[in-house]
Amino acid sequence: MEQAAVRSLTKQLAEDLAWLEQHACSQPQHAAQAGELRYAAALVRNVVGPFLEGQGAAPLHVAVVGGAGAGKSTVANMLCGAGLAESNPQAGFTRHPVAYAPINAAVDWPSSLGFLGSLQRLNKNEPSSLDADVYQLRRVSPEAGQFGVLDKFLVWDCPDMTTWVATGYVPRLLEVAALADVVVYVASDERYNDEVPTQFLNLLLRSGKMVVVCLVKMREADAPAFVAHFQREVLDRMPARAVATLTVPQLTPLQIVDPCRNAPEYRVPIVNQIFVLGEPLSVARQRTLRAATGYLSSHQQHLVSVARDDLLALEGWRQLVREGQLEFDDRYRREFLTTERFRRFDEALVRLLELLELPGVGRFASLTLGVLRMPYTWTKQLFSSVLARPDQTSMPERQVLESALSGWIDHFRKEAASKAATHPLWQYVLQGFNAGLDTQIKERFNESFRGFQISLGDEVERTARAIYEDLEKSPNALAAFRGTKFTLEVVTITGSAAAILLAVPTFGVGPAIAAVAMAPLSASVIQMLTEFFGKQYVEFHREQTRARQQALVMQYISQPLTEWLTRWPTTGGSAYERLQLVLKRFPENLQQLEAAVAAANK
Ligand SMILES: Nc1nc2c(ncn2[C@@H]2O[C@H](COP(=O)(O)OP(=O)(O)OP(=O)(O)O)[C@@H](O)[C@H]2O)c(=O)[nH]1
Ligand SMILES: [Mg+2]
Repeated sequence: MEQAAVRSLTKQLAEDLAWLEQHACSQPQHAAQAGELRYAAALVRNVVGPFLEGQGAAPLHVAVVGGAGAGKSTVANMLCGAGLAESNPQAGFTRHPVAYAPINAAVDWPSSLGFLGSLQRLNKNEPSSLDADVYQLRRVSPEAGQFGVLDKFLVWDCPDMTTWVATGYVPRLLEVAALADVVVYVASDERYNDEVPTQFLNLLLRSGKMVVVCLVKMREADAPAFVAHFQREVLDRMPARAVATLTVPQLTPLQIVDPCRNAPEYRVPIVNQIFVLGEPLSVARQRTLRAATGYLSSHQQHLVSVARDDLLALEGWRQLVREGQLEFDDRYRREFLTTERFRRFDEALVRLLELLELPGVGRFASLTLGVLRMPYTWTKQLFSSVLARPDQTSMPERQVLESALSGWIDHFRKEAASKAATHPLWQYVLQGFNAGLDTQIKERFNESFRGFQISLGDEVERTARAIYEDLEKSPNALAAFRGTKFTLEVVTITGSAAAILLAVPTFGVGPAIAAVAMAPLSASVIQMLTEFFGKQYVEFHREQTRARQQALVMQYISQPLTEWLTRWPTTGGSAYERLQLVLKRFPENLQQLEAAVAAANK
């Protein structure tokens, strides 16, 4: 991978992790997670980035960490071989990381982007109690005694770990802990299992750091028991093993001042252990690198889990939008479509029936039949005027849609208000409404309604017209229908006439009258059947038009609105937009990072 690509990849990963960290900070329950995200970003910036940019393995880094006042600075002094780091009775004295290196050694400092994050290097010695986002490099002169591990390692005396709240000096410690090839975890007899330092130890081990535990300040005789106790109470509950557990019993002031001369029995085992972990140099660094990438990949779900609640809330929002759409569509169907008669279809039926009457000469026959059907026609008119229910007047379409939309919006408001305490997303939605989200929704509705109207246009008119126009346009079918109807009617008329002629001479007037009555009856039955099938046909098209119109409302109005509303929280530069972007590209970028590391190792 090219250097520019490497830089932009590590930069983006670190930025996304930093964004997630900020996001976690805004939720008090995610404080520890915020610290872990900072640590993960620091692994990218301080370990993986420098490696991909060709930084050599030297120097290795050993970080001395632990709870406040545990004895970190004292142990750092032991590693350096002299009383260099200010140890102080005041707990929380060390406030920024201080690195120690031999006086004349050239320190090959990584120049990669984002190395040590926001920590600025001090260009002159300052007390380690200086509380600022800085680090300093102190030189150890030969007069200070033996160099200890300094030949290979930079020794980092770090601030304490007493809280995960990612303000103040904790991020400074996390920066150096991530950088470290070896971590010395100091725990004192007095406070060996405080919650936050123990959680921090867990993170270090989980992320594959080489951790040497250094138990301090116990009575010499109690050392084995303390080690066993610490093992049982703390280390056995960890996700991975520490490299070793060493002890430094309570030191005398003389031993503290000059551990090289006065406490070699405690100092040498620690120094040796660290030396071993630095052998050979390149293997030690590769181990750090592998641990970092391994941790990032295996913990990616865990790292983004600060966004789990947000994703759930976003899904809740989407669900609410979908429910709203269903109700909107349903109201349109209930309040408009089912009551809407589509009068044009009644006219179309009349036209259809007219069309089935014969034109030209056939008119005569049709008129005759019309006369014969009169009793039926009158009876039907009478019944329909008696039985007819007053027309249900349906609300105008737009009015129905607008009130359904208002219902939809009201539902949003109500739900958002009731859920406001459960997740900030709902507050964001409420704020959106205060800032005119409902107006935006209505504007979108108005636009889509116009589109709906244009597309609907004369669709109803056309479908209704098509009912008889289709028949008009296919003369063969029309002729066949007319022919059938006409034939049946002619058969009826002639049949009746024949019946009259035959009945009078044979049976007298009575049956003849019956035969006369038969003619209008049969003509009426044929007419009834024609009307019945015509109606069925028209009704079928009316139903289809309803379904089509419902589909158009969905296509032009409710569906686009649903899509827009679904996306709304994750657009316009909102935090949720960034969240989605981060969640999408984080796994992809991690994969690329692993591939780049694998390629660089070939
Ligand atoms: N007597 C005695 N005092 C010790 C020993 N180890 C540390 N101390 C004292 O305990 C106090 C705290 O030690 P530090 O080494 O400054 O502890 P620290 O972990 O660096 O503390 P902070 O940087 O303030 O978090 C100092 O006054 C040390 O002199 C020890 O073994 N024996
Ligand atoms: Mg200190």
